[in-house]
Amino acid sequence: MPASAAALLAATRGGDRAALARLLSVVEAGGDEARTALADLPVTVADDSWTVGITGAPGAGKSTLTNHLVGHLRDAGERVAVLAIDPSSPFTGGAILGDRVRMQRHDTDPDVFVRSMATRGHLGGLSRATPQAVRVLAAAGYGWVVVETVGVGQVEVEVAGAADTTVVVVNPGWGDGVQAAKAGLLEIGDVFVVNKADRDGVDATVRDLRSMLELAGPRPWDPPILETVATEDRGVVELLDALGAHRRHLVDSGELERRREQRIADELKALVLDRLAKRADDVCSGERFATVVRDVADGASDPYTAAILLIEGADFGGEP
Ligand SMILES: Nc1nc2c(ncn2[C@@H]2O[C@H](COP(=O)(O)OP(=O)(O)OP(=O)(O)O)[C@@H](O)[C@H]2O)c(=O)[nH]1
Ligand SMILES: [Mg+2]
Repeated sequence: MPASAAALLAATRGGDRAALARLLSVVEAGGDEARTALADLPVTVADDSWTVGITGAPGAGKSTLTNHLVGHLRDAGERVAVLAIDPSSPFTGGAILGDRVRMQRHDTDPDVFVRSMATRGHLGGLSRATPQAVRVLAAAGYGWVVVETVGVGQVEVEVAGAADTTVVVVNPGWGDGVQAAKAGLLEIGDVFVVNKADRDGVDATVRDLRSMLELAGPRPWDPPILETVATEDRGVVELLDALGAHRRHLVDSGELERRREQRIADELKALVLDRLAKRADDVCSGERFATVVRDVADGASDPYTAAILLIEGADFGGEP
């Protein structure tokens, strides 16, 4: 019999890593158990934990960067959680064994918590579960939560963009900046990193990025473009500085509160949509629905009128 959600949450706050892992599984699975678990977890825009989204094309060096970033944050005495979102992520022990080994530097560190979140074929679930998982990690006392996603699809980009600071990683080479733009990454980037700066074409890529960012016109925050060689830990301290500068900007301008409120609004909307969709499934099944379908098929009613009839006859309020 699994421990209750409330007990897990309490144990998690007490520093029990196994409880934290189980609570995250509950959150990942969603449903009523997740709802109960998170009911005790207040959402506040003033939460002083910082979420960094790291996104970019497959193989851009996100995990390598994350690994070194974690190292520098630990040197500064910070507790760090990493959420790797991608079934092929090295954190799952899958694709790239080398990276798994590199992360082992932090494996025995009680102040580093690494967790992969599987998409399990439903990305919609992921965009619901990720902010909740981040909230759980913040409640567990991790001052920094790094979320690594592969920036390929709309949902992954959304997940990455739901961070306090979003880092977009590209590589040198013709067109990499353009690819990032096409994937919708320019809009969400607060900090840009040209990683693998030990390769040719860095200047051109920086130039590309800069000119594309300038098209957006002047903004309150001008996203910096940094160069890193993640494998050699080059430029990672500068990345950490840029994260700090962006954080100060958001706090000082009041933008942080606005952003976090927007995130809560998005999350709420997604939850409402989920529940309404479930109700719609109920309405569009059973005897009554079959009768209405027959009416439309016989020409006794039209689809629009029938739809309204079904909705008006349904109870969309209250508990399921
Ligand atoms: N030359 C060079 N190679 C790098 C650099 N950073 C990372 N790599 C290598 O690039 C490969 C991919 O790095 P990862 O950190 O796994 O990239 P990723 O973006 O996390 O990859 P996915 O999670 O699979 O999307 C690895 O073989 C790294 O060693 C760099 O700055 N220079
Ligand atoms: Mg990775």
